[in-house]
Amino acid sequence: MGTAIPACVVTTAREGGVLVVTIDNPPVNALGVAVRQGLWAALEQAEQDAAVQAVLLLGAGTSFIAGADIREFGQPPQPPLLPDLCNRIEASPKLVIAALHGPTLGGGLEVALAAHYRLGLSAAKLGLPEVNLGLLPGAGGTQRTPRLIGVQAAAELMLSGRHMGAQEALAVGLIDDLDGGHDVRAAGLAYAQTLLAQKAPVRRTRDAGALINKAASQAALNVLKAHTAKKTPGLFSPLKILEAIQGAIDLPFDEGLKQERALFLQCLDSPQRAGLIHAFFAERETAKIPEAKAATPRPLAHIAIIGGGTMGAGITVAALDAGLQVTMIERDAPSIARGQAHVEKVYDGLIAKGRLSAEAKAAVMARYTPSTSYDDIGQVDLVIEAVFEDLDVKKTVFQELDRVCKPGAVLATNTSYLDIDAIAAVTSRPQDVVGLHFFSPANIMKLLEIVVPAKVAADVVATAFALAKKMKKTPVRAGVCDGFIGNRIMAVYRQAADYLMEDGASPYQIDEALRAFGYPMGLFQVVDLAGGDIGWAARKRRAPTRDPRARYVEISDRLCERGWFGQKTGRGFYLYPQGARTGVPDPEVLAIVDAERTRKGITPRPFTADEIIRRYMAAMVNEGAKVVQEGIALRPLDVDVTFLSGYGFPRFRGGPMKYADMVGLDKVLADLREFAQEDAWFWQPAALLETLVAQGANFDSLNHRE
Ligand code: 3H9
Repeated sequence: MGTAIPACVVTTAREGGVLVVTIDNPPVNALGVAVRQGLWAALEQAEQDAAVQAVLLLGAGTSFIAGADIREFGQPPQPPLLPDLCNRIEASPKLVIAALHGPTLGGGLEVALAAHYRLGLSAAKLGLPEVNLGLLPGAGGTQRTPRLIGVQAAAELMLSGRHMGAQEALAVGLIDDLDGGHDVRAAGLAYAQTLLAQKAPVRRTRDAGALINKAASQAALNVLKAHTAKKTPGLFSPLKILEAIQGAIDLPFDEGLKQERALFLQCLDSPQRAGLIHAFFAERETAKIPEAKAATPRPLAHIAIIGGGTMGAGITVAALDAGLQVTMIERDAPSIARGQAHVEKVYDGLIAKGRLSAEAKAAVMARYTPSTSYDDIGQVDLVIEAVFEDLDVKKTVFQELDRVCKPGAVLATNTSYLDIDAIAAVTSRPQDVVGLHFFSPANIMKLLEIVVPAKVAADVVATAFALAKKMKKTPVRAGVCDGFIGNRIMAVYRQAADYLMEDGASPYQIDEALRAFGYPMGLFQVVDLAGGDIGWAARKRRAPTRDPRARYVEISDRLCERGWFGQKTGRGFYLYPQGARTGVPDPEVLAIVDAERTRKGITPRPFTADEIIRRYMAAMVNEGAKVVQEGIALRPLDVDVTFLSGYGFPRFRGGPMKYADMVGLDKVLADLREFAQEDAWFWQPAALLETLVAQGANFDSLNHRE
């Protein structure tokens, strides 16, 4: 390799005896091939220049290095490979010092661990988050970290993927010194000069190891292995991380590195890696929408929430946490008192857990104003209506808002399925009306569907996305239809599950298959948690417009007619004895299922877990394709993110559309055609799916088109 440093992603400058090597690869200084080549060349330059006594590595901008360049995974690897670069840094005969500020993650931390000394600035965030991408630290991290901080602390860092602050990193020994300043170059240079003055020796992490006490490390690792198998069932990379760390206990350093590489490549090849990296990029892509490019958001400082029920209170907390001024409106004094009590309960819960002080709660609540009069919200920038889910009730609220709100205020509804065009039409300003569909509990759930009616102005949509960012939500742009993206698709796979149940699978068997697929809970457990009455109301609402060709399963209605709404009533699909939160199967439910089958003349047939998943996923993917085809979702990735952040879809599968791509769209289409032989109405394939299969294309080919 020559000494020319490619592009200007890595620059060098000599300051006395110190060669300052700056990585400048925005946005996060990822270790793409040009950076790796640049660092390699900089080391060569240092070795060849007798005046250089030490090399100082630092990052330009707001981070040291956020890791390997994730976009390169899945492409043919280009030299120098990151593990080789790290080994070369460590082997350098000249002192190598890393000065860390901002994100120092994954391969970035591994570069730092290969340096001989590490200085952290107080805002540095150190971590090995590869597990979140289905990977393991593959550039020596699994071997060097345990040698520096011990097996248990290293394993915890790698399995959690969490970011560690500089103070903690100093305390555990991940860095050698801490600087309270903000100028990483000045701090790094001063530190390098001090080390040179002290004649600090080249000190290689590979030779450290005093912390690896074999017996104690093995005992700690055994506990972690048992815990991990239970906590992250079905996940591939956590077990591989532990296997690699086992190598740090058992093997000489170079052997440990070799084993780490082999395990890293296994992770790289796994479908879980593909799913998780898709999820990483998709979640960043959903905010890139046409309106955000075309328009500037309106000001956003003071908002109003109409309604203090569970949803209104949750949204209020999310808004207060985002630093906004919030006025909550309820119809009378007792209702507003209840609304405020809901809000305070959330903060009191945090105080009880020691996660918030009473003073901090008081500071947050100082931004909250309760009111029973719409006249108090004339000057707010944005209103979110979260009242009872009824079109007439909502129309009345919007007429009031139209009367009192200042021109230019954004008027949002939190409806989960109603026609927002119809709501907008009762105002004199439909251009200001948008849908903000939060998920319960609204202060916790990440998903925010931003529903875009026909007449809304682009800057109103941009304001909704700006609000999502302030609230740290994952926004997904959706068009107007019954249920938008998420609830519309859910209604369809719920039907598929109902058909499976009526045809022979028990609800418990279906739930078990879904948990084995990776869902934290089965569908019927979720129904019990949310309350069976919610779906019942939706089914009754849809009854008049239900197509006579559509098959209708009445089992859930039979339970609801008995008042069995799930956890809150002590029984639903499961029994919840004495207020238990985990349900147990209920023989009476099975008897009701049987009775319904008999009534309809259905002879039950067995289904394997695989057959259950094929039907459930085919229904979900097919409706997802229709939602994309109709422009309700901008891209398949918007459907993926909706289900990952709002419906518990297993993240390692990347979302339903990514899952379909990985299974093969031709297989999904073949399944639909097979099932259509039983019910051509329900299983009719989406035209988009047929087109993509005919073209040999996949859903991903429709992604990333802003
Ligand atoms: C690894 O290192 C493997 C090694 O062990 C072994 C190798 C052999 N690559 O999140 P943001 C982009 S695996 C490429 O919105 P924030 C991101 O897509 C890696 N691109 O900002 C976005 O692009 P765009 C281990 C990356 O301030 C932009 O940067 N490291 C990478 O909220 C801004 O990102 C990780 O897993 C990357 N590594 O958060 C760290 N990282 O503007 C992953 C980010 O076009 N990254 N981008 O949409 C993060 O956790 C966050 O991005 C970070 C900044 C905390 C850094």
